[in-house]
Amino acid sequence: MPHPIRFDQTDAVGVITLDNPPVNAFSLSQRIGVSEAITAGLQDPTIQAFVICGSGRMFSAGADIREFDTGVAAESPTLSDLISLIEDSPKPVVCAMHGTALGGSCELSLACHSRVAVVGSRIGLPEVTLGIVPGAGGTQRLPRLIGVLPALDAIVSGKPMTAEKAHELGLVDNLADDLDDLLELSVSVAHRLSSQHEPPIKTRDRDSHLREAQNGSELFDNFRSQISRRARGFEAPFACVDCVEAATTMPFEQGLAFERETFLRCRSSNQSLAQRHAFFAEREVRKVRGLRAETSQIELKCAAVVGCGTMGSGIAMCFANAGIPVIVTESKQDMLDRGMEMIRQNYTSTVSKGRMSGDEAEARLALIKPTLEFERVSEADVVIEAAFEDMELKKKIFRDLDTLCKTDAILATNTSSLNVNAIAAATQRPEQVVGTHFFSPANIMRLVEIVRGDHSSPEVLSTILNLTKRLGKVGVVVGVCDSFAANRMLYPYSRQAQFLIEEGAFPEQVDKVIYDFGFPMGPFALSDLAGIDVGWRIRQHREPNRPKHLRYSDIADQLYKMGRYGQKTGKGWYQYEEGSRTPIPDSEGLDLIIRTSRELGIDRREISEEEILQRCMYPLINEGARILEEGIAQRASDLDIVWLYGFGFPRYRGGPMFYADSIGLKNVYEAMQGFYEIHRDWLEPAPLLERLAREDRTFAEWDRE
Ligand code: T1G
Repeated sequence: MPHPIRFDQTDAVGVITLDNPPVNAFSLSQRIGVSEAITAGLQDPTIQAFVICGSGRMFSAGADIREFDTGVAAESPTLSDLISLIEDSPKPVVCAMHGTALGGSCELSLACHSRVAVVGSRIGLPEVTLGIVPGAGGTQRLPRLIGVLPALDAIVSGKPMTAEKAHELGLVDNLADDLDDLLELSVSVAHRLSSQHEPPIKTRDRDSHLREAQNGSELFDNFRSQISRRARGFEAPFACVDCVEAATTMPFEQGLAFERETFLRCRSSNQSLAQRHAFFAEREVRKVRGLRAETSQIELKCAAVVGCGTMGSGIAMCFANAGIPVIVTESKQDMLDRGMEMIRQNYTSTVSKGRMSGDEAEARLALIKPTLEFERVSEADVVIEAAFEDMELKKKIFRDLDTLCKTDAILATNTSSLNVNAIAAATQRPEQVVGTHFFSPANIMRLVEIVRGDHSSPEVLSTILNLTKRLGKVGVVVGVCDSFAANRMLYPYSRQAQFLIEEGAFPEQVDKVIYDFGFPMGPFALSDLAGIDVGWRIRQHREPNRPKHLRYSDIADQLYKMGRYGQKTGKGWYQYEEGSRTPIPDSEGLDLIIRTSRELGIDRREISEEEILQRCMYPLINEGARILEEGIAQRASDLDIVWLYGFGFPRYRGGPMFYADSIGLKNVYEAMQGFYEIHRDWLEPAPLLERLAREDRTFAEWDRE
């Protein structure tokens, strides 16, 4: 097999081009190719310097993640071997970056003797998002180039920086205006370096930046406490801090060895296995049964959103943020004004936090065109209906859209639970109707459930899948059923949480268990944030369909009747001081719970944290098994993505189905069976869960069937 690189010579410069589509990942073959090219060039007197660049749309995505579980990553030459060969080269090596230069490829650039990048390209060390630390010298070289604090920010956040920012910090030495300039500029830099008499300076020998942190561990301890809340329970961020600290306290070789040892420990951890699962699961969701890569796309140049309430205004922002002009319609001026005011406030807040310039916010606002003229939907290539959750209203809107819109326009509904087939049947174009269930706040949450109607065409599905990526979202295709996948799994979780407080637990105990598990907040704090009144309204159209023999907790309804809607009224499951979002248990709420238990004839009991966690998590997993069995979701890993991006399931646990596999489905099934024997009701184990448990198999194996 030829190695996926090209080796050309321009004047006295050896140009090594990475050519390993789709992302020039540093597989063993690419490492061998680059290593052989450099070794040959070092022995060639006509070559005075090297340039390393990438072909295709990027420099490189870094090490080949797929090799982590195969041992190939450790085969020589390792990335570290290659990086040492480059850094110790007596002939200068210049790195020419475009598109993205991430992970190990960024680490390789740090060992080069100069770095050139095209403006706008993104450079970084995202290893922490895979539950590892940079393992090829990044934690030792980056602080030597840009300073300790900027290196800590880049490595612990895992967020890439633009080439311009990298240039400002000293990571990039020269900026190229565009790809055409990149090679020429890089070759000229290589020439200049090779004409110098002294050997090129090695990054490993640049220690000046390290001195700012060599007066004790205060800087690092402060950084650890800064990240302690957000990174709680997640090991890799703290391991990254340890490695950067080692760069300031140990000689280079010792620091490198410390990093290597830490990298290997993290890479074999369950947290990293979970995050690598999440990485590939997020790419698997784009591979939808019945859609081929060559499925044609419908060009979307203009969008329209029907309804400018909380969801409609957030969805409109998604289009504007992606640079897509969007018409927003409402039925009344005051509602349109209120929606536009919400949008303006969102942008103002983003600008005030320094996350966007005022000009950028104005440019995005200018793309949003509010109107009372419903007919203007005729200008749109895709329409997202975000009206009130009422079937008759939605059917009427879709009949009107069917009449007014372009013949090939896509008509999407943002319904969170209603039957998309019934909505599609209100039109003459059911093949162009699909559900796009955004999650609130729509401009922030990345999950979109793409609800595939019986007649939704492959072209429409494929177009909407690509649209979600263009909007910076993660689209997961699900089938038509009540509440699709996300909320259908959320209900058993919330329901059991409420039964637990009838049986003896209190909201803050349940919330603490779920918070400590790694969620941003527990079910009761979440309910107070979203609004108990919102939950009440949803139950008004859901609960009549509930089989009557299944129990129901009415504590939330009682809170609603007491006007305790949550944060918005200062009281809900908890009470809130003026201007504070901190939930505080209050006697009225606790009395209501105790009174309800008494009226139900329940002797309240001590409930363990383990039972709380299992009674909340396992019914959610159990419902996921039913969703898979019914074909509503294509993969268990799709459901993991739903929970990672829809509800903040801790990424270092991989998602509910991966978590269940890590526990063992036999254990999950037996616990569910035990709960069912006591509580009957909603806790009957799903047949698929029972079958996989009995066969000692995993959801991951079921996905691969
Ligand atoms: N290794 C293996 N496969 C990769 C890969 C990688 N690093 N990056 C992407 N792929 C696959 C991906 O699964 C998909 O495959 C296809 O390439 C297109 O990717 C020593 C040890 C670069 C921003 O974490 O962030 O270096 O689904 O759909 O949307 O310290 O890919 O087509 O079969 O994502 O244009 C660190 C991971 C590695 C970057 C491009 N690097 N990649 O996004 O394409 S660890 C990363 C990305 C490391 C060193 C350590 C993105 C991208 P398939 P895609 P994209």
